[in-house]
Amino acid sequence: MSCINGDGIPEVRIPNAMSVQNRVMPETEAGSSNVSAPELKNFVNGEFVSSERLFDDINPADGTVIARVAEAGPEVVDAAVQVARRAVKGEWASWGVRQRAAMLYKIAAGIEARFDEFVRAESADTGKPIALAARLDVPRGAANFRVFADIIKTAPLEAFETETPDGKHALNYALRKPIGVVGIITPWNLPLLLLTWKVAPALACGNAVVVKPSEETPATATLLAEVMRDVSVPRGVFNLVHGFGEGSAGEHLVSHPGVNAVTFTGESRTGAAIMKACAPGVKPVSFELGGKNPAIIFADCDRDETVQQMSDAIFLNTGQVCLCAERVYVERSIYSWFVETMKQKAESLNVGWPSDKATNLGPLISATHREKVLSYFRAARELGATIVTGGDVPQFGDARDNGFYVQPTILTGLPESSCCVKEEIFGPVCHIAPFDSEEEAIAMANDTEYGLAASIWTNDLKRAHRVARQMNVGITWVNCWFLRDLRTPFGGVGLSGIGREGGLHSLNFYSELNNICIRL
Ligand code: NAD
Ligand code: 6OH
Repeated sequence: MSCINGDGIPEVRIPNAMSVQNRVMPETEAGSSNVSAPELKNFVNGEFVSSERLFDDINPADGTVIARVAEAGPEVVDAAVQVARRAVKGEWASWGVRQRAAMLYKIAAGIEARFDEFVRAESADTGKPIALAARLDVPRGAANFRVFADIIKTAPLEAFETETPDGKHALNYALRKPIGVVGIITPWNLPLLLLTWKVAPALACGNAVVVKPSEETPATATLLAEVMRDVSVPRGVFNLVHGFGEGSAGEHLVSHPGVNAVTFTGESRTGAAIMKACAPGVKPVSFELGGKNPAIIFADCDRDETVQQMSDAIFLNTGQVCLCAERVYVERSIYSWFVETMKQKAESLNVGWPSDKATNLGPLISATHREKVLSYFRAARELGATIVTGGDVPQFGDARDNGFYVQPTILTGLPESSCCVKEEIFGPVCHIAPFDSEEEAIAMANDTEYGLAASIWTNDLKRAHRVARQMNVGITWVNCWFLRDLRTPFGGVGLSGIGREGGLHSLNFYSELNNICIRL
């Protein structure tokens, strides 16, 4: 069975697919909607603006409506782009690097001043444990602004002394200029982290931005807009439009002729659609896309440490991290031990209310996404996989049964060609397979159209270097996973993305480098 469509980009066909639960509807037809829920508005030219069309923001832990979101139509998106165009030429253009960096520090402090609010909003929108939002998402949101403030202040530029044919010299030096208006489209899994990862360097370089967060997770982007207003970011520099992708705010934004560049994190298929929309304007794009990431575990690894960290690599954020390991290759001599120990680990995880401090895993993001993940569990069964643990929906006997939970799941025994091993599932699930030689492990790890991240677990230093350089990915971790230094290049190969962000790589995307050549 294959779920890969003709263009090589995975498309999951969901039997009896549910329509998107919080799809937009006119306010008067809002059926199950909680009309008393707060409204999340667009932010244009320093002001919050509503819209005629509202859609529901759902809490994935129990399916309740937590907010109503104003969908930006073409006119709101156009207004946001127009004010951003004015802003890049206005007061903001006269700000030097130090002034912009100072503003980024203020934004970081503004997030931290409302830390608990951000944490609660991120957890309610995504269903992730409150402890995870407090440990990962919100601190990284603030750190993204601080790090890029530091980097822009010290960013080097190239200079060359050039010998001319007549034996004289010329001086070449590069200048960094803003690219203009940047359209930023982000997904729902790490909403604040991934949005600020792009907003911070874009502002550091002097651009204006129009951001469109995922329709599933609009809350922390809206709080960020409040922070931008409160720390007096000049009007029009940061604009926020809410809505969906195709035929909605996302498509309006990326196809708007006034947008100079588009940066996107999300699914590979969406990346392909956005690239098409950007083609007529020949807009530069930066894409951080999906992954089907391998982990290679050698018998000489530090076993306890490896199991501990692999549990995160497979299950963190309910497996909804683009970097999660969905394919685990284990040296045969420790294969049975690893499968059994991972099973115990998975079964020890607390699946529960996001607000409960003891919870390790919350729900998946939506009913639609859960149906996608369950369709892979069904496919695994039909293909004769061993379901080592999980494979189902947990029953709680309370309101969580209206949420979108699945059990942490481990599969074995599938052929490498099966859809569960080839396609990104994006849930708390992995397939574990044994290998007999280093060469075999490398070949299996690289047998994918994706190429985002790999992890290697060994105490043999030479092997670690040897295997790492053969991984066909953007990022390889050795004896760790998701350990980030924000100055390093981050991105993927193949279906996993275009370009690199991080440190100077981000600055190079968010600015136009001008070369000036002076004959001396
Ligand atoms: P998605 O592609 O469905 O949506 C992402 C964003 O794109 C949303 O804001 C959505 O509204 C918007 N969008 C959808 N269609 C659009 C269109 N035609 N034009 C403009 N905008 C459009 O992704 P998702 O389901 O929100 O996120 C999960 C995916 O993101 C996974 O594939 C995951 O691997 C990937 N991801 C990758 C990285 C990375 O760094 N490589 C990080 C996080 C998530
Ligand atoms: C994907 O889900 C995680 C992406 C992480 C980053 O982009 C980052 O900067 O850590």
